[in-house]
Amino acid sequence: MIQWYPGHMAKTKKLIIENLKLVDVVLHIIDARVPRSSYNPLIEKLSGNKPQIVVMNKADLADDAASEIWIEYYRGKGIKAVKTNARNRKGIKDVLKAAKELTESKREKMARMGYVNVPIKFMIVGIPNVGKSAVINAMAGSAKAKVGNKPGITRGKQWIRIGGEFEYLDTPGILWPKFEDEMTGYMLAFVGSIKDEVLDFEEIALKLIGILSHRYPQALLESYQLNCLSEDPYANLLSIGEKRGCRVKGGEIDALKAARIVIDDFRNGRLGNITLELPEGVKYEQ
Ligand SMILES: Nc1nc2c(ncn2[C@@H]2O[C@H](COP(=O)(O)OP(=O)(O)OP(=O)(O)O)[C@@H](O)[C@H]2O)c(=O)[nH]1
Ligand SMILES: [Mg+2]
Repeated sequence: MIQWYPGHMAKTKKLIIENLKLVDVVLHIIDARVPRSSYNPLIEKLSGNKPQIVVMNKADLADDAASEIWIEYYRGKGIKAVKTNARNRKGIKDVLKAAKELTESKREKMARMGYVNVPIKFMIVGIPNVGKSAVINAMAGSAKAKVGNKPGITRGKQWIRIGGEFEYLDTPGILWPKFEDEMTGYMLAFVGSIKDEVLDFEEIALKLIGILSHRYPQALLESYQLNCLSEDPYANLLSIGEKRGCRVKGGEIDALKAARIVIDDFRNGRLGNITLELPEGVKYEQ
């Protein structure tokens, strides 16, 4: 079972609480491939009554039908959710539009008091590696926030002010101290929100293969040109290793190398558009 207690978590929590009063809208960035597991309930709690937008980022890697189901799910809860691709800025306009709507009455009130053209201030929060800094850069139209393909890139808070209608507060990723269930840990490992150093890649890949062979069997069959899938994830991992020529000295299949390939392929979208979680009660169509 994966458990990770990042040292900076308490610090980030404090940072969020202290800066909440300075911002107008909280952007809760989640990973569209794992909308349940990447939604940190602590953030919702910390954000209190501040207007919130759920930004389903990396939507380019997710299953679009599933993203729409999640947007509907949030709508039902009275929460605005928007899907984005921070890399090509798709969906970013919708976030800005939603933010303007959510802050309209406040801005009208300010205008009546003589405060006009006051920027809308965003606080960008979320678990590690979901693309918080990338979303800021996409919104701001310039690469002001540091981005990287592993968790823990943003260390402290950083205000991004480039003039104009909006200002952004970037924050480090925040995980919760104890995952609700074992699966949450796995899901976050699949998408790279947990430091690779603490992961057992073979275990993670076997879990992912197990899930994919039921929900997206074609993704595995086609990506690795397999004839069929076994009920045993380890047998599938070995088949993948064989196809990819992963061998240790002596000719045996290198399961660890194959495991890294599978995880890497999933993370980079090479297995296709995949969403691993649907709202409770909604079933995957086969
Ligand atoms: N495919 C795809 N990749 C993205 C998207 N947004 C961000 N990325 C990539 O995801 C990785 C993480 O992005 P960051 O912006 O550093 O993520 P972060 O949430 O700020 O991460 P921390 O600061 O470490 O918590 C980078 O490699 C980005 O290029 C997206 O919409 N689609
Ligand atoms: Mg960051």
